[in-house]
Amino acid sequence: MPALIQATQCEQFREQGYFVTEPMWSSSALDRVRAEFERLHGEHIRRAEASGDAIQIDLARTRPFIGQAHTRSEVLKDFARSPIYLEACAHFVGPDADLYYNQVVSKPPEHGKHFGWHQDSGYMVTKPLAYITCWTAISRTFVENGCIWVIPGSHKRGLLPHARNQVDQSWDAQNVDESGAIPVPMEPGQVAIFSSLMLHKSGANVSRDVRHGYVPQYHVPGIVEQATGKRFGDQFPVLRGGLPV
Ligand SMILES: O=C(O)CCC(=O)C(=O)O
Repeated sequence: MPALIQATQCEQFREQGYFVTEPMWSSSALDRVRAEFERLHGEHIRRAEASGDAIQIDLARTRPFIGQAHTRSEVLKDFARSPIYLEACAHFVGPDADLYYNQVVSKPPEHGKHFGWHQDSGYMVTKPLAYITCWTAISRTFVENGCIWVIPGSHKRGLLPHARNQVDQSWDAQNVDESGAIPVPMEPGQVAIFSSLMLHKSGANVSRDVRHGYVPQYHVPGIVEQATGKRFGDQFPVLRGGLPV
């Protein structure tokens, strides 16, 4: 099979911390994933309403991020093992890789909330530290519907301190120098592959279009939380000895 990731993209990953692939799936495969997102979003809203927690209900309506999607959907469990993700693992994680975490990240039209600057490694400091995030456009994403933004090269700044943003319920990097920040608009099926040390954010959705993303992250097997030494993450094997599991 021809390589999906080129040498120039590996170089961009090393130097700038990210690159964006060509569209990787057929429109029928993406339709299937979108239909699954709608089903999961309905469940997510019902769970939030049943909890009676006002913050969870607001987030379910304005920034529905649904974690550990592979445990809720056979479609996404399969999707998380797509060839582009496994090839990214082989390049940037190693011959053995696990799904670390995966989320459905949607922003409803007109009132999808923004999400502040952060490094994914800032949420939970793991040992080893760095892993990869594969931010996948399931719908078209653009500035007005809340596409992601990155600061190229920021993965070389090391891990920045992060603090809870009580207004947005996010975990934001502190004292971010935003110079050089760029939006990363994508067509459906494109993937932004970046280091967990890369500073990124996403804007509000002020458009009439929903923004759908799927975000699997991959790490080496057996990773632990740095502070406690306890195993952490989904630890769901996807690659062993360079071969799909
Ligand atoms: O998709 C988004 O809006 C941002 C998601 C994100 O960066 C994250 O969950 O770490």
